[in-house]
Amino acid sequence: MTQNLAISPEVAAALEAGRPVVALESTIISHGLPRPRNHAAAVEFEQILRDQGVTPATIAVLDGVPQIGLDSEGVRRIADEDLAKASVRDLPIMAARGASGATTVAATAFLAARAGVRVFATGGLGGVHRGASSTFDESADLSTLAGSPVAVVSAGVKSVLDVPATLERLETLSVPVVGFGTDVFPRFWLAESEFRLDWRVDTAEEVADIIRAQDAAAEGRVDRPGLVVANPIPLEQQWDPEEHDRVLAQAFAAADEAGVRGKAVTPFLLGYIVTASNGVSLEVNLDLARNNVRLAGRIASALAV
Ligand code: PSU
Ligand code: MN
Repeated sequence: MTQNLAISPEVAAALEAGRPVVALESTIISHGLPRPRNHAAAVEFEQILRDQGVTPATIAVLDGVPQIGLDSEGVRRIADEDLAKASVRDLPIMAARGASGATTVAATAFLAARAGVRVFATGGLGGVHRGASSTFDESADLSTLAGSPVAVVSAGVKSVLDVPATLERLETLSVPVVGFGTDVFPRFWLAESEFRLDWRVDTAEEVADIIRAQDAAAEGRVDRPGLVVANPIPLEQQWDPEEHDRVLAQAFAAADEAGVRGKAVTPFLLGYIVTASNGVSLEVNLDLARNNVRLAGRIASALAV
């Protein structure tokens, strides 16, 4: 049995005609942004693409069926309903039960690749968590990208993760990483980190060329690596680094004090950071996501010519 996908008429028509399509993730809407800003953001991300002549394909599982492209009711549902966070391993269970869920980067990339959508925009990639050498906590985003040929545009990974360990794992998994207009890996709210990248690109056309070269090397295989396009937030829009360091240190101390462990750590830290930054970190999060959606639209357009 092949995975049952519902591709929206708009997305199907664009794919059929070879017009540009960009996949968008739903976990960032359901779990990454507060209501009602999350609904406005989902609508805005789609509009940014439409303004570029690109068809948005927001991905989520509704009533057991993975949707590639949502209608306005679908967009409302991912913003307003309390949806489960769905990764790749949850997809068959949700199908069997007719359950609904918001897809992570892993599940979105997996579904986009199977639907033939080649470019995907998100905020931040999941990665290796601090302390992973004892907890084994590493996002399925990394291993899924090893087997899903889709280019993911992100602002790197959040500085609450272990950034160098995440880069090491991407190397082991043979997932290529390119910096867009940068020689160093960005850290989500911050444009830079001390970690240098092997490859830098400066135009959307260069990224499209790399995707074409990946296709040429794949000889028809579907189960092959995607591409991480690390797109830093513009320096003038980043979070003040001193404020960032201060709030993060506070957040780690508060988690320690509260005895938070395991998978509860990240939600605790992120909630703390939004509150302790008086919402500044949230505005930066929205700015970097918009920036990623815009670049993904340009890459998809370059790939379509
Ligand atoms: N990074 C963010 N915001 C998010 C996520 C990551 O800055 O909302 C979400 C994405 O959906 C990502 C997921 O795929 O968290 C990773 O979760 P986990 O570590 O449980 O795999
Ligand atoms: Mn995890």
